[in-house]
Amino acid sequence: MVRTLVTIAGHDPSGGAGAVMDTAVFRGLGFHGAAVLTAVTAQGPSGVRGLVALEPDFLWAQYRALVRDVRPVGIKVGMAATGANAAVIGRILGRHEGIPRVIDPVLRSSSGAALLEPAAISGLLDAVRGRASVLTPNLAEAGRLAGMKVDSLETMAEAARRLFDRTEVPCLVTGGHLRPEAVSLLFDGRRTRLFAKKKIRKDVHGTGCFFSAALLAFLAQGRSLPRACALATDLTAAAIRAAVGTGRGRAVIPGFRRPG
Ligand code: PXL
Repeated sequence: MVRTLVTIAGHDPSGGAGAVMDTAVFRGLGFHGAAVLTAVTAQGPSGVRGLVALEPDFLWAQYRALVRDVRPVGIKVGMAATGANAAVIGRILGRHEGIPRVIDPVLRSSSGAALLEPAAISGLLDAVRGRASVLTPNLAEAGRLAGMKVDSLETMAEAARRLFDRTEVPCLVTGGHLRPEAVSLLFDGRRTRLFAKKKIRKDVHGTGCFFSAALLAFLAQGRSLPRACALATDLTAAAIRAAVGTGRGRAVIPGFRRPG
């Protein structure tokens, strides 16, 4: 039997981010990929043009229908879209203690569209409190969630500490956009660790989705959180290097071979 990882995420029809990307990563890393949708966006690689959130009852119905038959070995949360969906997500996470659960707190698309209702930010933090393995905000998301400007290693450390205090969940602030070096920072409630990689100057869609999906797969393989963060950081760097255009707009991450 193949083991299943589930993403709870939005649909990006361009395939560069969201549920399509997450399930491709799960499959590439040796799992089956399942997806419970929170919302459907209208977008191509150059940006988001529309969004319809699914009803929270239907989010729950998708989840219930899946877990009647399948026992997931890991869950990733991406775009929640609404506060009502965030509350359902909290309920789902609470039913899966003991498996890795990665929360990518998606707030905006890189083209600037709101992917979570602004009023729902605090509800999302409440929903994941004590119910996840790691949060993976980027610099902008860490700043919004922690209520501060995040643009340096010091401010990343402070934001990660604040988010840990608020959620009791380890926090990895991804630093792909940090200058001059791309460094991510993990605070697990005790220790702070850094994950550095060479800065790659390339505008690629879906790197946050790719990273958090890979992180979940490595955790579900039984790796420690720091080891999984290191592996996911390296794999994401390789994926960004390999990114290609599909038409107009930003590059996307193509299929990849399972490392090792
Ligand atoms: O990369 C963030 C993201 C996540 N999920 C969906 C998206 C995007 C960005 O556009 O569309 C569905």
